[in-house]
Amino acid sequence: MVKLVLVLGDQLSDGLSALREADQTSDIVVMAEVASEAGYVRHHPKKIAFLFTAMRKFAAHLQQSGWRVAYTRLDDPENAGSIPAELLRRAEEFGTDRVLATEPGEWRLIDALREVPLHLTMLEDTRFICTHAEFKTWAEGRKALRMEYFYREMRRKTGLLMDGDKPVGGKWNFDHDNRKPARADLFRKTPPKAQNDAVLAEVLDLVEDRFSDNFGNLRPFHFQTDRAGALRALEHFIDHALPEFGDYQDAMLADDPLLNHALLGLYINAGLLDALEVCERAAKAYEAGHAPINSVEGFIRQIIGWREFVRGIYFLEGRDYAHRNALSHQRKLPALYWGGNTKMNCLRHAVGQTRDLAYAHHIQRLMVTGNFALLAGVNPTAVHEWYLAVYADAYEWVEAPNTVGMSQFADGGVVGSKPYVSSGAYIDRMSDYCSGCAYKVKDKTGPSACPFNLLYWHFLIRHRDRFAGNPRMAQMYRTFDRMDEDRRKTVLAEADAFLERLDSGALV
Ligand code: FAD
Ligand code: DLZ
Ligand code: SF4
Repeated sequence: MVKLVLVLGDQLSDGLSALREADQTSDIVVMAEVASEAGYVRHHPKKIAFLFTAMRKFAAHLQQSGWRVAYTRLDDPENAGSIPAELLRRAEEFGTDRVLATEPGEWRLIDALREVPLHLTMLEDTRFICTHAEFKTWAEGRKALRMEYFYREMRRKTGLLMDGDKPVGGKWNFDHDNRKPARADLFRKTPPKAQNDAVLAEVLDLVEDRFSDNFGNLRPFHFQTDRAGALRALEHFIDHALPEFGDYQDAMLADDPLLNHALLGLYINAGLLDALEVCERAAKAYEAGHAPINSVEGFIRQIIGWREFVRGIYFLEGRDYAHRNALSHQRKLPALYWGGNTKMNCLRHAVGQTRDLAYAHHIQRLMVTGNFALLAGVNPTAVHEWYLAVYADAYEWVEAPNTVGMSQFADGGVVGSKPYVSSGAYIDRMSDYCSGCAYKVKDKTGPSACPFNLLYWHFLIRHRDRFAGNPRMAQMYRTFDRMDEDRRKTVLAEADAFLERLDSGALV
């Protein structure tokens, strides 16, 4: 019997397990732009345009390679509105009840597919290096799951940067050499910009028409939208940004949204690039003497370490993970996250850049927008939905552990051993934001005090019971306790007043 082969918007890979398992001579690929996927959060218009264009081009590529493809556009009159409904419609059209699918990256969709009254075979997503079973075995019996140890297993498994059973360069991790602040560099080359073509132009008009109320600027649109373009972006990164990737990994500059970051996450996550091929290309650059070990190791660690680790956590922890709230934070997400005015220069830049590009790099996500939400006690589900919506690389399997776990500590310490919180001093050290800010980063109290300075202590004191015993945080509690009593009271009272102003919608 003919089978339907489901290919989702983030499964645009020739090597997808469902395509490999299918019979090209008889089976029919089903792809669909549907309201339910475009609407489970209000995705950034650039993210929708990127995916729909890449989906249309991938469908054309499959057809050229000999596949029969049943493709539904968002504005097709028969569009059934969701992936399960589209499968049912196509099953009736082609007289079959067999479906081959590769496991989606979200519990919501996995469960929805399992409920479709058709014979569904759901295959493992083999585009990842670590299987669910391997991760479970690795995690079993460990008191705490730490990325560093998992990463070493992935190095051994892939053989990347290995010299027999020893790490190349004698160390597994070269982070000690990284984390330098960056100086503005007018000569840093930006990634190649996509040419507008007929497919992209049509999708841009559709997205403009249907999603213009969503947060984010659609135009100008520069992302690549097919594999050839994504490969060009990879080569650009290897040539121009990888050599200093390690050095400037944690740096932030107001006028340089990308620095030495790859801007490859959206292509890898959608399937246009394979994670292992990207790492092998970086390792080759090291072997050719083009990039130093601290950069190449740091880059590879992000992919075979962090990326695989967070996916393992998402599937190991189960369906409720994205909605955990270990610190019982309940504050509403402040309007400034949706572009509302703010005097905090770091947040204005990180959010403004997110609105323009559907992109912010890791330290902006973690230490600016994430740090502020955590210090202010924003409800982590609201924070999670924001990150899932606004970034072009966001899918729940990778976004939720990064947001709920790493950034908001809402999983109670599954992903990280301590919360990522900092006062303004960290942002000042790693960026040029503070010099252009209405607040003064050196002021700890008073009308110009940097809000991060006030909220930092407020957070620590709010959660003293939970964190005072953490050896990595004890020093901060000692510092607070050494302050004179008046100063302690002033800091906490000013933080309370700031939070009241934030809640009332006043300009902060
Ligand atoms: P680079 O900084 O150049 O890193 C290279 C690659 O390493 C990335 O493309 C990505 O594939 C991988 N990588 C790096 N860090 C991580 C990480 N922590 N987890 C998984 N992969 C990583 N990443 C996503 O892919 N999707 C998300 O929805 C997402 N949400 C995040 C939310 C928060 C609160 C935080 C703190 C981080 C989030 N990240 C997410 C991780 C990271 O910020 C992005 O992968 C990275 O910024 C993508 O940009 P880049 O391609 O320029 O990456
Ligand atoms: C993110 C997204 C969007 C915006 N639209 C579609 C779509 O119309 N059709 C589709 O197949 N996939 C889409 N996606 C990606 C899915 O949301 C993604 O496959 C799941 O979240 C699982 O990762
Ligand atoms: Fe951000 Fe504070 Fe620096 Fe202003 S002073 S940019 S609020 S860290």
